[in-house]
Formats: sequence, structure tokens, C-alpha cells
Amino acid sequence: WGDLGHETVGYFLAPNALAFVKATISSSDDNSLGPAAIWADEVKYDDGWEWSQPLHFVDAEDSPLDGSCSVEQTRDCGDGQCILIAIANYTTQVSDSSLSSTQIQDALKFIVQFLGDIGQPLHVEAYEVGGNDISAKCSGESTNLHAAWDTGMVEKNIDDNHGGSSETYADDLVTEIKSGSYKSLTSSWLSCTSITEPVSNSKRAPGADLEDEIKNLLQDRATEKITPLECPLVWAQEANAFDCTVVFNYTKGEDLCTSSYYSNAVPVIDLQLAKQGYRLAAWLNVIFDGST
Ligand code: DCM
Ligand code: DCM
Ligand code: DCM
Ligand code: ZN
Repeated sequence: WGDLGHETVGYFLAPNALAFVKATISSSDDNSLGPAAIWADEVKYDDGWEWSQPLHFVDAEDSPLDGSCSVEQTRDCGDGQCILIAIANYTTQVSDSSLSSTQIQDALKFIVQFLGDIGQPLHVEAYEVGGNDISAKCSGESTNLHAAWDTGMVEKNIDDNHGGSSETYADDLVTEIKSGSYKSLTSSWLSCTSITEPVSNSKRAPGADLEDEIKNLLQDRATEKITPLECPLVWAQEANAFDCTVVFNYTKGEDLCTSSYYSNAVPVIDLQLAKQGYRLAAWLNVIFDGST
């Protein structure tokens, strides 16, 4: 989803991470992460950047309509072209001083975008192309389920509850984190912050045939042996669990933005945006300041 959660992150950055962000994000982006976060959403449709499209999500092949939700590294990201490995990849690049300043800037902007996206339940779900193929209604307008979660319900939430301003929304989430209903949750949000811990169970399946072996070999080279990390998988599993509760729990023809569906979704949207913004700050703090 969009740049809203990212605006919360600046409040929680440690000194070196904050200095890095200010020095890295160009002045056209106001030296901050909010505007920079939109970049990855825009370039993915540009010539020469199409490869980045699948990096925004992981198609978890679970069965949310049967109440069975899960994300698995090997099953869902076997080719390495998904958000789980993208986070690992750009985490190594963002602090690689052998790279150009443009590469480092791109890496930071990808990390910002992907730590947000991984908290959107439909970015960690394969069913109906992450809900893109499910038509839906939001405040009378035709849309699809995915877009309702990316924008429709988020914008209505901002209008209804945060004065129509995304800055106010970010401030309100920060207040909840610092002294409100999220305060007691923040330490559990950071139970996974290792930027290096690999997924324990990422070995490829035994008995793969030669073609698979060669494909995997090329993949290893293409990704320069980037090892999947544990934390993005944990975050994806957390967001994906909502696919088995609120996300697909509508009735046919229901207007998602004017019904109980919306009132059930808003707390999830608030929580996921606040959580991922807070985790993004912690992630950058670990990279640049050595701890959360
Ligand atoms: N977005 C935006 N401004 C743009 C393009 C996209 O705010 N010019 C936001 C709207 C959606 C999100 O980006 O919330 C889409 O992100 P993704 O494609 O990663 O879901
Ligand atoms: N998307 C997703 N899972 C997919 C395909 C797309 O989460 N399997 C996301 C990426 C964008 C949105 O859905 O946020 C729309 O995708 P696109 O612009 O590629 O149609
Ligand atoms: N979009 C936009 N500006 C916004 C909100 C949405 O340009 N403020 C567009 C960008 C995408 C679509 O809406 O085309 C939703 O994003 P995505 O399809 O990437 O989820
Ligand atoms: Zn989306």
C-alpha cells in the first residue's frame, strides 16, 4: 500500500539511521521517507523496471477461504522473485559501500516500500491474484478487493477518523505507539529484528530434476546467493493470517467501505501500518546504529 505508514517511521529512527536517510534521499523527496516511499510504486510500470513488479508481494498458495492460511519460503518464493527475498537483497545493498549512491538510494526506497507492502494482507496472498480479480464496491464505486485494501478503505479511514490528512493519520499512529493502545505491543512487534538470520528451513527440495537444479543454480547467481531472512517471513505470516479472518469475510454485493466489513478492517489497517512503520525504523536502526 501507499506512503501513509512510512510517514510514521521518521519519529523512531536512531541518529545514524536518521542521518543516513537524510543524506540518501534526495532533496526532491524532501529528505524524508514518506514521499520516497511512493517511488517504487511508480517505477514498477516504467520501461526497464518491470522486473520489480513481483518484488512487491509474495503469492502465498494457501487456502484462506477454507480457513487455512500460511506463507512458506520454498513453496511461495521458490524462484526468489518475491518480497521475502527482495527485503533480504536490498538489506544487503543498502549498506554496501561498494555500490553507487544511486544504487544505495534505490535500495533504501525499495526497503521502505517493501516493509510496508509486506504488512498488507493481500500482498501476501495468491488467491485471485491477491484479490485483484475480485470485484468490489467501496462507497458506491466499483473497485477490486486488493485496491480497496491499498487505497479505498485507507482513504476513507483518513477522511473519517484523521481529518482527511495523511500527516495527521501518521501523527495519530505515532501517538498510539508512544503512549496509546499500541504501546504495550511494541516490544512484541520487534521480537524479530535480526537483519541476518536466515530462514532455517530454506533448503531446496531433494530429488529436484536437472532442469530444476540448473534453474536454481542460475537463480543463485542472479540473486548472488542472497539467503532468505527469517523476519520478513514472520511478518508475512502475521499479515497473511488476516486473510483467514477479516479479508475474505464479506457477503456478495456488500459495499466494503460502508458496512461492518469496513469497521472490522480499519483496526487491521491501523495496526499493520503502525507496526510496519515501527519495524521499518527498527530495521534501519539495526543496519545503521547496530540495535533497535
Ligand atoms: N500510490 C500513491 N501514489 C501513486 C501511486 C501509488 O499513493 N502515484 C499508492 C496507492 C496504493 C499504493 O501506492 O496505496 C499501491 O502500492 P502497491 O502497488 O505496492 O500496492
Ligand atoms: N499484486 C499482488 N499480488 C499479485 C499481483 C499484484 O499483491 N499476485 C499487487 C501489486 C499492486 C496491485 O496488486 O499493489 C496491482 O497490481 P498490478 O498493478 O500489477 O495490477
Ligand atoms: N494511484 C495513484 N495515486 C494514488 C492512489 C492510487 O496513482 N494516490 C494509482 C496507482 C496504481 C493504483 O492507483 O495504479 C493502485 O496502486 P496499485 O495498483 O499499484 O496497487
Ligand atoms: Zn497493492
